[in-house]
Amino acid sequence: MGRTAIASRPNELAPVKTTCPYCGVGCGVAMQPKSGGESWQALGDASHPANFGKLCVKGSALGETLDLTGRLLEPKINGQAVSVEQACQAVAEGLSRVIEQHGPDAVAFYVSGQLLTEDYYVANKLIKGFIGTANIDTNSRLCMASAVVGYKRAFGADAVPCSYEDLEQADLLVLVGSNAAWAHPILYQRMAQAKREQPDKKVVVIDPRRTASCDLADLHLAIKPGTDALLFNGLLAYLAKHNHLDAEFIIEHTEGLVLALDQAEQTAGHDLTQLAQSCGVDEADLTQFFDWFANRPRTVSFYSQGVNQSTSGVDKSNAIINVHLATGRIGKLGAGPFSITGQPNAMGGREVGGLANQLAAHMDFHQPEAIERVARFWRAPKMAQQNGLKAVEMFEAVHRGEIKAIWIMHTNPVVSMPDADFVREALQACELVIVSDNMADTDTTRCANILLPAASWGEKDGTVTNSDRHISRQRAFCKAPGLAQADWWWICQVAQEMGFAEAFNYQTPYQIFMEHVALSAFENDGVISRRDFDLSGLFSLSEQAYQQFAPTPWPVNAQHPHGQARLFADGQFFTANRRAKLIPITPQSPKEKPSPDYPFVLNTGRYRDQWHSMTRTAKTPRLLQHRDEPRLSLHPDDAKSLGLAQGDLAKVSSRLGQVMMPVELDAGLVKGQVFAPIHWTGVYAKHGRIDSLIPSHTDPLSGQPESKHAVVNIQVWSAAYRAGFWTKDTAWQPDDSIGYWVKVPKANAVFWHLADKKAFDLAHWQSANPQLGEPDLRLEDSALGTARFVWLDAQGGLKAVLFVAPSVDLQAPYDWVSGLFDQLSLSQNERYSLLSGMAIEQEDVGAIICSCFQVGDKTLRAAMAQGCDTVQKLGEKTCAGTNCGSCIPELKALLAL
Ligand SMILES: Nc1nc2c(c(=O)[nH]1)N[C@H]1C(S)=C(S)[C@@H](COP(=O)(O)OP(=O)(O)OC[C@H]3O[C@@H](n4cnc5c(=O)[nH]c(N)nc54)[C@H](O)[C@@H]3O)O[C@H]1N2
Ligand SMILES: Nc1nc2c(c(=O)[nH]1)N[C@H]1C(S)=C(S)[C@@H](COP(=O)(O)OP(=O)(O)OC[C@H]3O[C@@H](n4cnc5c(=O)[nH]c(N)nc54)[C@H](O)[C@@H]3O)O[C@H]1N2
Ligand code: SF4
Ligand SMILES: [Mo]
Repeated sequence: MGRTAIASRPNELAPVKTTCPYCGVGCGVAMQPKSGGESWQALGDASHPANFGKLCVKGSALGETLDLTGRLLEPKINGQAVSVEQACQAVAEGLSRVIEQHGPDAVAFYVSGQLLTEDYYVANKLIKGFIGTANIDTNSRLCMASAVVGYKRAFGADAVPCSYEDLEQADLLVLVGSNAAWAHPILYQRMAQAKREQPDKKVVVIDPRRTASCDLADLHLAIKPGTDALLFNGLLAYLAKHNHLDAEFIIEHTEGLVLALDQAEQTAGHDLTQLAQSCGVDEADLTQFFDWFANRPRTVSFYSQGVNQSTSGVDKSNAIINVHLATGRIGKLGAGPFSITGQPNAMGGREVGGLANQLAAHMDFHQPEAIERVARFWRAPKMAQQNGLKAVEMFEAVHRGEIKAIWIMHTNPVVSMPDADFVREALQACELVIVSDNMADTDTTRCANILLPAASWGEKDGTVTNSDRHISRQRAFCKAPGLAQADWWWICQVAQEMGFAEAFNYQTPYQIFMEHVALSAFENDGVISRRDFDLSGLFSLSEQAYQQFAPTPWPVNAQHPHGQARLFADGQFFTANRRAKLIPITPQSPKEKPSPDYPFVLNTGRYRDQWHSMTRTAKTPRLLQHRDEPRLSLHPDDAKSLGLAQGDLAKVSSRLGQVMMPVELDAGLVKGQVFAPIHWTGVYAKHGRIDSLIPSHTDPLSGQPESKHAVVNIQVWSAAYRAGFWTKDTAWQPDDSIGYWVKVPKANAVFWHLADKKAFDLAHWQSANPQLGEPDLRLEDSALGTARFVWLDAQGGLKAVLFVAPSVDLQAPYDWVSGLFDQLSLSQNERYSLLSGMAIEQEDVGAIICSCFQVGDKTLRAAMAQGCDTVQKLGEKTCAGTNCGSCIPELKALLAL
């Protein structure tokens, strides 16, 4: 394991305040140095208004992700290490050559909502102002593009109206397509706390699956996938019929009600029996939801990927916004349509204009005066004049050979884009693929011609904006290792090489931030053309004040010098006539329909303890204990009819690709629907990239793909054996003949789940792994089909362990074996325990539920048997759930069994 170097600071023992690099909640983190700066512990920053000192399980584990294992430490060209100068020159020459030969539109940047605002700003400036194309898009296209268009249609600007405080102040919280318990845990805990304090609050979860978030719900509407717009149209019609509209607000501050209502009535009608049936929910539940909505003016609708990732995601978000406008529930304490962003700086990307259909600083290409204004501000020699290609279109153009050079920064599209195999093919055929990443080996870096080593979280400095518009500082507390540099630095070096030295001569992120501030304020004073994104109040921010900048929600201007938490209190929107627009919505079904060949609907999403393509979270063994393999969640009746039991391997195919996963029975799914996680990659699993199954159908307005809805068939993949292999050799890879594998990094070893259709054959294994030699200990039972092999090193410590069995418990009950890799030499008893496959000295705690305190289900069940019948008692007895609280829904589920 590599060590991290401490950055020089005046007081080395003081914690460094920064922002969590994971989700859009944007929690403040205080990194506390330990052992004189050898290591760091992440603590919640009590002064941050997002989390007030709390962190979820991922945030609390940040200190364990700082090692240098797997980092990309030097630039590479075609696999060969080169100097920084050579790399910058190669990128600049490559881009310039393509521009000269094929024009600027043959170049593209594919960037990320995890870049810092300063990185994002210079990337956008370089391509739109200096290369002369708007072919810059971001993984935020896969994430919140629909929410952006929804807000713009309704408010005339991409302006998130709410503040987190509204979640606590609401009398009714409607979670639509959000599994906040796992994806936005600290907000979920704030909602849970508020409900404990005011039990009369109601929470409704609208999600086809019963998720951990349903733990908080008074009502769960397991709607048919894709019927959200119909449901909200029905709600609008119901509210009108029962006189719950806010006539004054509608007349004073909106337009479009008549058409929107008419369309709602025509599509959803007033027949609740019929509507309930169309949405696949119980009529009494539907009526209950409508009734609560009608009578609880403080309503927040909290929506996320179940709404956005759809071919009609924009319409779904407007269907939600419509009911808020029609009831005047916006701009008021505890009320509003609140799109929750996923990535730590998805919002910052929207601010700088990092999407292909944005210009910069909340200006767009459809305003010629805005293009001219930005060109003047940047002194841009070659200003892009129109929208560029959105993510899916961009990779199609790469595949067709029209885009000849692509620079990918801070995202892993070979894993996360729909039709991911097509994306890989496109990159493999592309003339020039430049990838900036901090990790050496990802599915996307494998396709790169030029690799640029990026500084990582903890090493870079800048700002991010969270879901409620708070701009917070990310601060460096470690030095970047090797030749790694911040993303903004690489972009500016390349820009300078390309001949744009003057415009990219920044020395610090502060200088970039101040230019971003200036652009937001530039000619932003007209009554008609006033732009919502306005940081003019920061115009004279000193460098020292930037260093100490405390979280502040934009806009920051003369009127709101300390930022504005809630927008639209005055009922004035950013449209030409200052009125918000209700949009008539015609509900659409998802593009793919189940058929006899592909009878199941595949839904995809997140696990509690993993982040995206796992490049950071897989560095923390305890985060891999909650789920160490991707699983196909399946209704027990479906599993039965397919002949699959818990833990069996299933092959899941769409017309585009295949994955293999063990089955997890989940009665919280509706029959015919299955769910799989997005996290596993080609680095961690042989066939685990779920996006290789997802077609690239997109929303016509936002270009966002329908990542939550594919149709698949499922078959038993009958393994002749299942095996667990532990090895100290971190470079070990299974040979190609092994049909199934998943890699699980552990503290002192790597564990592999292995399986194959051919029976296990030791001779074959040995010929594929000659370096291991003869096992030092072995026990085989041919009748049971089990075998255990142990390889020892010269000191009698473990080199490798292989357990073979006809089937392996899904919950990896053998984690005690991983612990034995800590030992320099094994005792006699430990050798026996390995051969018997039974832990003698370490307790088998079962599947880990509480990652913070490593409490497994066996320990919890034992505590329950001794009378612990509440979460609190379980916590007192076992500590489970008493740190970050992320596992409380699972503790409750266990108690309810
Ligand atoms: N642990 C963890 N947290 C994360 C992330 C992570 O990787 N790991 N990623 C972050 C990012 S970038 C994002 S964007 C957010 C995403 O946060 P969420 O959107 O909350 O998470 P998802 O699991 O993608 O999807 C949410 C839910 O949408 C439901 N859904 C599917 N189809 C429909 C439908 O037709 N209608 C409705 N109403 N619901 C539907 C799914 O069943 C799922 O439970 O999470 C952020 N937080
Ligand atoms: N089927 C399906 N697909 C989905 C989704 C879904 O719900 N279902 N969700 C979509 C959503 S909402 C999102 S946001 C995407 C996320 O998908 P991605 O953005 O592709 O996933 P990440 O793993 O976050 O990729 C970030 C990459 O940046 C690298 N990195 C980390 N720090 C730095 C840095 O400082 N600089 C640079 N240059 N690189 C760095 C990491 O090592 C990693 O390789 O997935 C999308 N795909
Ligand atoms: S809730 Fe999100 S931002 Fe907060 S600690 Fe957890 S992952 Fe980080
Ligand atoms: Mo996202």
